[in-house]
Amino acid sequence: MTENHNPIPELYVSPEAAESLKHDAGNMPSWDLSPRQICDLELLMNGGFNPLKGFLTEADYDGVVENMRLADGSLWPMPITLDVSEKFAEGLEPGTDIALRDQEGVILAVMSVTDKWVPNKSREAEKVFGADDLAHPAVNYLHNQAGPVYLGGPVKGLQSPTHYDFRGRRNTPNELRAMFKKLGWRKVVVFQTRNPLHRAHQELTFRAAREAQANLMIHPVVGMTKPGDVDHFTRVRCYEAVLDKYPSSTTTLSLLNLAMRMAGPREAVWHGLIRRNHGATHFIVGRDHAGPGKNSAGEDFYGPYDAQEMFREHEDEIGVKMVDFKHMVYVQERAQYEPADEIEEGVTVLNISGTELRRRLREGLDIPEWFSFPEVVKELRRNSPPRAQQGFTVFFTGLSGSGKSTVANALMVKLMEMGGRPVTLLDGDVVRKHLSSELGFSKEHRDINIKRIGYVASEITKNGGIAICAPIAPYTATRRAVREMVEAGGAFVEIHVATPIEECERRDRKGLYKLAREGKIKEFTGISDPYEEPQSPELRVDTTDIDVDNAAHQVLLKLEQMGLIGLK
Ligand code: PPS
Repeated sequence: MTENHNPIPELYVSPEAAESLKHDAGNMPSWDLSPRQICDLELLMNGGFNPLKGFLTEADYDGVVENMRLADGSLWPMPITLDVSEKFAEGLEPGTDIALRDQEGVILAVMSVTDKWVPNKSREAEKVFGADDLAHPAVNYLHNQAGPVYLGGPVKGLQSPTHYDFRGRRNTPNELRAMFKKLGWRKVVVFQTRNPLHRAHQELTFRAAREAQANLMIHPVVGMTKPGDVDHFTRVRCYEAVLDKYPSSTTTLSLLNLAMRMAGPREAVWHGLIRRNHGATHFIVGRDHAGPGKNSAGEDFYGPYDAQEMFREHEDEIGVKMVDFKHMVYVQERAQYEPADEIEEGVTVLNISGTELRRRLREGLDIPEWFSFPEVVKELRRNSPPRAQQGFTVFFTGLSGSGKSTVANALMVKLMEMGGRPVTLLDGDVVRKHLSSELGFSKEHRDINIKRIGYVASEITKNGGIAICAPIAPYTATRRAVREMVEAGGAFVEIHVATPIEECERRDRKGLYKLAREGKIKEFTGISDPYEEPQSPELRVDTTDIDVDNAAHQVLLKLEQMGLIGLK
């Protein structure tokens, strides 16, 4: 591969043109970009997504979904689409210019809408992600977060989204190309990551660079990664610590504001194209690259080497040479990392899996120096104190009258008796009085209500408190959205209060079932409105035959088993 030093096209207009466009944009229909769209727009504008000139048109989208190609035939595996609400799309004619704003309302770009269409999301899921399965984070996003209408058209960039963190480590493709040229780095191996680096990664990246006789760039994703990943602030502090372990002047670190899709093979090809734009000549593709985890049947979405295969097939067109990941393991007798396939029988090979690492962090156990650098472990421990000191959310869900509130109250009191962490109860009725008094019981309103509860619970959890929620929360997708919000900052414990409807109706503590049967209350859960049962809650309790104390105690035992509290 030859060097990639020449500048690539950006979509920014000149400062004068930007000034006048900004003026005009005040009168244009205006779209507030989602966090993912902001990431996409940044890479569109700075050339990271070259050759794209804007959000995909319908013809480009069809080509990308069907065979990974834009309408002009060039390779592009990932739909970069501007999904919007029906309300915004209504009455928006092709030919209209729209202003694209960040979440504070700053105008970042103007897009000339050429296409507007309603995508077939199931087809997109099947073709791009390999299955229309909500266990895939991007498929879940597609169905439950992305708007129903897509807009396409060229983008004129006015300004880049602002970042206040790690500014010195954020570089555009052209900044990197210019830097490599200046440093005389003709060959650059790029390592993509969304995880902290440990010794094995340091070894393999350094080996990869040495074998390719190239320099190395650690290029972690700091935009959006898989829900539940270590936050990027912690990771960047870890990367900075590892940077000191490479011979000086061989290696650099730059942050990429990409929103990952976890699309395995297609994602690997996409990453390659993005890295070529950033001046890479070589790209490391590992086992299960950008893998999303297990599908709803408990199997991997992609084969472990599918990504390498697809990358290899398109290597020439991508314009970046693949360095396939050597699986490095620690050989105790020789006290060093070596590629697994070069090790003779009879030696002692040590390994700590990701799950085991998380357990040790959670429980405050030893993490040996052969596995990771002490500086990295220190950062990780700072970010993730033992579970018994972290915040968490207990989320009760169940029919009206199932016993949620009563058990939740008992649990609250027991936890307060134990002390140590502040406890907040977000009971269904109480929330509706204080936070959601204007809402009714349509699906839309119930979803807003639950997301509000989820937001408050996630803030409490992040800050080390205990949130106990007890709404009906009848929809699976909404409960999952809350889980994702909360898990960014601590554990989420879903308790299905599975008391059958017959028993709830027999109790009819508030007299509501009677009114619902008489049709005097509409959209009543379980009678005239749906309740989607949780498939795999952390715990299920049925209060038909057990008393409140017993039910609350079962929850406490579950919390103890998960390491969240210590029972004496
Ligand atoms: S939801 O679906 O999660 O937003 O519901 P939630 O906020 O938990 O509110 C449930 C309480 O509101 C009363 N109520 C109804 N419930 C269900 N359906 C209808 N149509 C309805 N109308 C009023 C009821 O008292 C619920 O309280 P709980 O504690 O569940 O009995």
